[in-house]
Amino acid sequence: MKYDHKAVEKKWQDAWEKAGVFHAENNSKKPKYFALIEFPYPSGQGLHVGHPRPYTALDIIARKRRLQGYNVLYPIGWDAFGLPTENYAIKNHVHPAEVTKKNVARFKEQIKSLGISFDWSREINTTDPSYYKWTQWIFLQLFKHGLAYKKETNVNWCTGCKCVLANEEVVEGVCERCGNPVIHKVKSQWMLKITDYAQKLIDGLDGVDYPERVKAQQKNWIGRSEGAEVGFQTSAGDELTVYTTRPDTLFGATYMVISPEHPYIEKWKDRLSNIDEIRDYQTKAARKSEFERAEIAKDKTGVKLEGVTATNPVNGKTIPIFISDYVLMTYGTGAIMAVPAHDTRDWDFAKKFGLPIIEVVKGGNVEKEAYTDCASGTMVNSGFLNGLSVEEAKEKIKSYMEEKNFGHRKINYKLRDWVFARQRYWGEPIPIVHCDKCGYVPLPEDQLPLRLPEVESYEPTDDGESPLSKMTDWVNTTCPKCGGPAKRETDTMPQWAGSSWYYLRYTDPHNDKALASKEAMDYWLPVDWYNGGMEHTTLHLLYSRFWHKFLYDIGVVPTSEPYAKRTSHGMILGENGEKMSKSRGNVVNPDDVVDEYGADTLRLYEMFIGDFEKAAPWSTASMKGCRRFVERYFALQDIVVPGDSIRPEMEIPFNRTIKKVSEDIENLKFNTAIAAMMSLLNETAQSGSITREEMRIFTLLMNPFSPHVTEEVWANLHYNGKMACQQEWPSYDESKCKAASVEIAVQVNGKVRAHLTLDADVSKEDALASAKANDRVNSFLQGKKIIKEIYVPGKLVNLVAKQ
Ligand code: ANZ
Ligand code: ZN
Repeated sequence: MKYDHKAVEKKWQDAWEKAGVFHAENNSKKPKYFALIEFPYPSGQGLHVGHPRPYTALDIIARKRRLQGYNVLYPIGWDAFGLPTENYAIKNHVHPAEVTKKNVARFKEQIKSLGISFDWSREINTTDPSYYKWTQWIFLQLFKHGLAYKKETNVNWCTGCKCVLANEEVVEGVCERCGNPVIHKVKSQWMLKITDYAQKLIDGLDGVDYPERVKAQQKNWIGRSEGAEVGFQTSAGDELTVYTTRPDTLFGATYMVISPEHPYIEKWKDRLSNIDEIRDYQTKAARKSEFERAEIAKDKTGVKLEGVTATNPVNGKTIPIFISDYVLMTYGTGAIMAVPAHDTRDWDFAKKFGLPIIEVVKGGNVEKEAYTDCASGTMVNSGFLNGLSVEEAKEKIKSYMEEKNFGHRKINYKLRDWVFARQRYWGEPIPIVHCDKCGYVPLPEDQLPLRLPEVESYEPTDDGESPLSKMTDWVNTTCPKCGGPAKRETDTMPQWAGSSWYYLRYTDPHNDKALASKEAMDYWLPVDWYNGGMEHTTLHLLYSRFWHKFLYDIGVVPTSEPYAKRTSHGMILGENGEKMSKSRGNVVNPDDVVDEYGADTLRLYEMFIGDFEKAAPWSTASMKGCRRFVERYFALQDIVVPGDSIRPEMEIPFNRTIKKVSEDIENLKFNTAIAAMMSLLNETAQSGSITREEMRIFTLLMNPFSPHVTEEVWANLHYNGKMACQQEWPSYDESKCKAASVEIAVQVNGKVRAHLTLDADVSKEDALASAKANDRVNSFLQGKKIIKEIYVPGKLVNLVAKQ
């Protein structure tokens, strides 16, 4: 029987759809399971072979859970606002909504051809007004709670995209998306106060099952540090406050540095005899990116303030104040006390400007380099701190400054507030109007959604305003509060808005009274398993946790965290081991693979390709091997014999495989699960027949991986009236999972000294360990050193030992 994947796959996709077998029920007595993948951005390129990897992985989980008796929600939708679509629309003079519609249709057809068990009745689209109504609603709640505010800020301005970028989108000084340089610009922008949630975002990580590397990256990004704010008196009369994590080094502070943007410069301008030189330096600093400025290795520059000095509060010494671009206005207080003996950047600066370096922690050679270690070393040259360890000194000085009222303990976070605006068209309009009398006024909720108006052109303007700003009819409105003339906000929300809460909408996607009903969210939340890219760790994953925590605090959602478990997949690379790209000519098109080999093969292969969490190169040969496996499985039908049990000689292989596949799926070890099924197939085929019961089990094990061919076999063999996807996941008998045992000879220097009975599949390490633990073997090893260990699987251990 030749296997015709085209007919079979189409047949079962239609059958599933007709029977609605993948529809999740909002009212069900079954336990629930919510599996989630990151919904795609429907780009013009169509589906990439990278997409099916996570989709198939969670499809295997979803399908297995259904077989295990769960009511499963496995949804999909479209994260469709954003720049690529808008840029395409500009270039080709079509409306971005049209582009989106076309791209979604194509993506949908491609994804449907893979046989993923998505509940298509819950499909959502972030650009749909009935969806973004609720994105806007959440924004209004943030505004009402003081977490959305407008601020003049120095923003990252991408010279290519002509729009503002979040810090997360700037990589090494260039735009993550287009690679053009990013400069600083002052703009009045909507911001979200994610910083209010810094501690909650750290604490929440304790209660969720995320990979350690994801937790570490989020914590790093939030960047909590414990230190102190210390006030230094200045000759100008103003107290200059610094933030330091090393208050223990206060006696070693020999000068101060303020950021070029520090407000005291304006305040002190009349006292500063070298104000022109200072202004010059400010202008130069403004041209540099934050990344350039913070670089450790870069040559230190700066200007001394002539006319104002400071006093070190612990020893009364007069010390100079500099401006330098290595101090950033956006962190701490924008001013530091410089301790050249123990901070590398201060050390470089002091050497260049000939400033004194006073050692206050003994342990290094501060003439040669800064001694930055704080785990060891003893305080010196520090008055009442002398002789203490760094940790002890930190505590003591903090208490001292609080007592003497010149400083206090302080916790800082690196996390910055989230710039929540883009000067572009294709995004959610921000539902705020500005009235000269009333300020920023939220639109009444009954006026949502605030729809995107039709515009003539989507080109961003060169002055950095959104194309919406040219729509005077739309912009000019009346103030909801006083009825006077007012103007609408013309910036739109950033790409990350719609994806910050989309999983909530899946629980109740057609609700027009709320973002989702309380009952639906009570039942479905949290998401049980969320798989997505590592690149979203400090963007989408953090943003959505923030929104969720806010919604929890205002009583909208029932859980404090959105996702109980998070995993990440590796990338699929080209056959040459490089990233797939048009320019490298190594792109594999999933449509071609589905067409020629079938979706079941593509699915199996993408799960077999390697460790799910690591990148893996495509291999056509290995993909063809998966196709042969599908064919060989299909051919097993020809050797099915009656029998409603597993044959005695097949009990161990079957029970072991059920156990292995069951466990491997849970641990993302899809590749070894498939390998186990392949070897079970070999063993069965070698025996020349397979009983109906054995075939039933094999089919169910393989069903989540290759759902079409297994449905076909299930139907051909008339097991019962239902489909394979409606059965029960096979169970195993632990007592029948034991491997057969083998006798292994143990040699010392080539002579057999013992025989051991071990599991047939014993590992090399275990076999060697058992051999060395044997008393008789041990007696021949007395006083000798093992120089070589050989293991011939299932047969022999040879230990070569020398005096
Ligand atoms: C004195 C000192 C002595 C420092 C020493 C370090 C070592 P984290 O851990 O990242 O929070 N700093 C503070 N504000 C800054 C700013 N706006 N721009 C540049 N540097 C700034 O780092 C805190 C340390 O970074 C602070 O502690 C301060 O230097 C510097 F042996 O103060 B420290
Ligand atoms: Zn008003």
